Order: sequence, then C-alpha cells, then structure tokens
Amino acid sequence: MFSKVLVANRGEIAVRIIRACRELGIETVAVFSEADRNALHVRYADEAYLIGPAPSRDSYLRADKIFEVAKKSGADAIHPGYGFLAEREDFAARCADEDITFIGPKPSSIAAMGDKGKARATVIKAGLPVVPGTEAVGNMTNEELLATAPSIGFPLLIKATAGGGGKGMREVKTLEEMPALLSSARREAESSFGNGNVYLEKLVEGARHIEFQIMADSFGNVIHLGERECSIQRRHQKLLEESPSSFVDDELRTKMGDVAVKSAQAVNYVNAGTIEFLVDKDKNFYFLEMNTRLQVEHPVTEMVTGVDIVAEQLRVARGRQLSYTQEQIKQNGHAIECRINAEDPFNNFMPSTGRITHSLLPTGPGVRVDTGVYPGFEITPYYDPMIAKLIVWGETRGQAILRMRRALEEYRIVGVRTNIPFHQTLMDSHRFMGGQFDTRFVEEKFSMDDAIESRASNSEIAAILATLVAHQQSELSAQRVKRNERDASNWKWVGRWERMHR
Ligand code: MV4
Repeated sequence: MFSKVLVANRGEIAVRIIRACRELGIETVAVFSEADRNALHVRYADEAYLIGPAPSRDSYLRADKIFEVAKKSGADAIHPGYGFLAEREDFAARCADEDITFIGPKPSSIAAMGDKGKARATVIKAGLPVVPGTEAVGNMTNEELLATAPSIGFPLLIKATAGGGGKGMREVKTLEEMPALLSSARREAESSFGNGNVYLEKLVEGARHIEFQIMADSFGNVIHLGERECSIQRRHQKLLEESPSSFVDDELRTKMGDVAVKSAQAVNYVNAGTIEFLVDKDKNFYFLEMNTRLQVEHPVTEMVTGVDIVAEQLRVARGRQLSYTQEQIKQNGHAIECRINAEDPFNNFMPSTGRITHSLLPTGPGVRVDTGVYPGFEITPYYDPMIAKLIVWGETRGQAILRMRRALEEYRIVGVRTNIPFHQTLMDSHRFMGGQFDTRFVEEKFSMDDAIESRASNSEIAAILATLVAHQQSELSAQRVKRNERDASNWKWVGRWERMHR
C-alpha cells in the first residue's frame, strides 16, 4: 500500500499521472529541471523539487537525485511515465532495494523484453508467431549471421538487439552487400546504445503497425484492452494513433489479443504493457517487440474501453486485483489521437522553440486534450517536441474524423509553430479516410503540397464525411454488416466519390 507517489517525469504524462493520483486521494511529488520551474506538472503536484539543470542527463535521468527526493518527501512509490527511466531495469531494481514501489513491471520483465533478441527467443519458446529470422540469444558473429541469412531470405533487416526506433536498422537486398551493412548497423547501435549486438529478420513489406494494450496484476490475471493502429508515423515517430484499427476484424482481434496476453505471461508480466505487431496485407501477424511501460497513445484505448489505465496501474501496484475481467472489456466507438508537436510541417518538421503567447484549446463533446503547456510557458530544445495530445471520440470512425477536423480548427497556439496543419491535411486525405495506409504512408504517399489545394474544398470534405457517417449509421442500425466489412464499404464509397470528382 502507498499514499504518496513521486512522478519521475515531466510534461503531459506527469500531469496525467498526477490527475489519476488526485482522484484516488494519493499525494503527489513532482521533480523538475531548471527549464521546468514554471511547468504545469510542478503546479499540479502537492510538492515539487528541483533536481538539476535542463539537460535530461543532469535532471530527469539522475536516479540518485530522484531517490534523494523520494527519501526527503517520504514518497513510497515512483511512477516513471514513459521515456527517461521507465524501461531501466536497474532503476526498477533499485526501487525495490530502497523499499519504494516501482509503478511498472518487475526488473526481470523489463530485462527480458528490453533485449530484442531475448524477447524473440522468449516469445518463440512460448510457441508464438515472430517474423522469420535468427533465433539465437547473445552476440552472433558476422560469420554466423552471413551463414544464416540465405535461409531467412532477402530482403531482410539487420536490427539492433538493444534497439527500438529504427536505430541500427538496415535493409539488406543481397548477401553481397551484407558485410558492409552489418558493420554500419553495429557502429550505429554501438554509438546509440553502447551495444553493437544485432539480429536478423525477414523484411515484412507493406506492413501495418498494430499494438495491443495489456494489463496484468500480481495474482496472475492478464487481460488485453484491444488494439491501437499506429501506422501513421514519420521517421519512426508516431504522429497519429487510433483505436480500433479499421484493418482488424473480430476474429483477428481475438487471435492477436490471445498472443499479446501469452507474450506478457511468458515474462510473468505485471502492470501495463504493450505488445507491438507487424500485420501484413494478408492479415498474417508477427510479434515485433514489447514496450514495458505506459505509452504516449494510451488515451485512445481509455476512450473506447472506458478503462482509466493509469488508475489501474496504481491499483495493481498497490497489490490489488485488476478491476476488470477480459469479458468485461468492450470496445465502444472510435478514438483518434493527434500528437501536437512544436515543429514546422512546412519546413521538414524542424523543431520550433519559443514562448507560447496565446493558446485556445478545443473542448466540447468527445474531445480530450492532454498537455503540459499553457500560455506563458517557454518551449525549450531540451526535451521531446510533443507539447499536447488531442484525442477525440466518435461513435464511428467517420464521426471521429469529423470531430477531429472540428477540434483541429478550434485549436490555436501562438508563439511556436506546430504540426496542426499536417494533421488537418491528413484528415482530408482520401487514403486516410478510407483506412488505406501502412507504415510507409506519410513518407511515401503523403505531401503537404496536396494540402494546399484540398484545404480549399473544406466544406465539400465535411459533406463527404457527413454522408460517410450517415452511411455507417444506417448500416449500424440495420446491423447488415460486421465492422470490417463496413470499413471496406466506406473505402468503396470514398473511391466512388473520388472518381466522380476527377
Ligand atoms: C520491421 C519492419 C518490417 N519487417 N521488421 C521499425 C522500428 C522498429 N521498432 C521495428 N520497425 C520495423 N520492423 C520487419 N521484419 C518494418 C518496420 C518499420 C516500422 C515499424 C513500426 C512502425 C513504423 C515503421 C516504419 C518503418 C519500418
């Protein structure tokens, strides 16, 4: 049992965690850097302590400072949020040593999933599907990798075992070019993670990135809260997430959910976690990796399931059982999250810094904004450029898109450039409306230039979407088609509209 939580993070996620604690009557302790003296998480917490200069390595990554504050304030638990210390096995282990509850999984689960080679081996041993590739654990030599490559087949990917975010990843088309690519992948992995280990996977082409939220308690109960579609990303940075995925039907959801739960069980998982999958166009799916933390995009799952994931994290960390069984989890409606970044979409998404002089947040039915900034706050270059998450809920995907368009129009941020125009363009894209996209979409098929013309036909697009919504509703009420087929027919409808207007 604990009564005071130290939030070892900043920005919107620190605020999100403090809010959950408040509702549960748990006291909160914030830590902050010199750049964050006026930050929202500092104002919202019951107590706040300065832990060092602006750079993360001198503040939010200083485990020693954080334990010092925990002692001083009498905090009996630490929530790490995402990033920073969230997936550091040694940090979670030290919490146990200091008799402080780490609100997250066991150090052994973090370690087992943190090494992507070990994670693959564990999941294979549990009889679960992974992308064909190397199965050994530990450092494979170039000779071993070159000998195994032909049996995996080309094209394949070299990936860093310490990896994530595409760092140290290389696409290999032939055996001849492989030695040079192995060297450069190892060099990049060594400089990024201090670990040059790599493994091989067959390249899955045209895949979608779909992940499952799981929750587990310390009594061995593990449930999943359905999927999130995360294919809309640029350079391995997610820009938009939605739930459910229009690509996942009930049958696929049951199968993938079962694999997600079993993957978590394979590492005796407790607390919130995410299983990432690649899903190809024929709906074959493969375990990719597990994130052993609360994720940025958790709100879309909260909006469709009604589960407060952070409250549930606090509950299971306090030694209680999950408040839900798998049967009680139902997906209701559709949620979309746009990550609002301080960056210029018209200038290669360059980070934008400065003081926010004015801002007007969208509100109204079905709209949620999670943010750590406010007018007067200065955006510095020290941290992630994500300044807010705009999340909307609608009864159908079409309604959620309409609502997102409305909310993006209402949103005003003055003082820094943001990627709001990118999201507006995306909402108007026919491919996005039709759910016809994979992980290459933003980089290969999407241009801000298309935007400029299509913004002119604003009212026209609203009209199409409104018709789309009406169409979905009539099918819903008649219960003529299942969810997946309904989305296929939407696409047909948008296609027809496109041909008409060519
Ligand atoms: C892949 C893949 C295709 N085939 N693995 C990129 C980051 C890392 N976490 C995994 N990634 C990928 N692994 C195989 N075998 C394609 C990607 C990938 C990707 C994955 C998820 C989200 C966005 C992506 C963008 C490009 C490539």
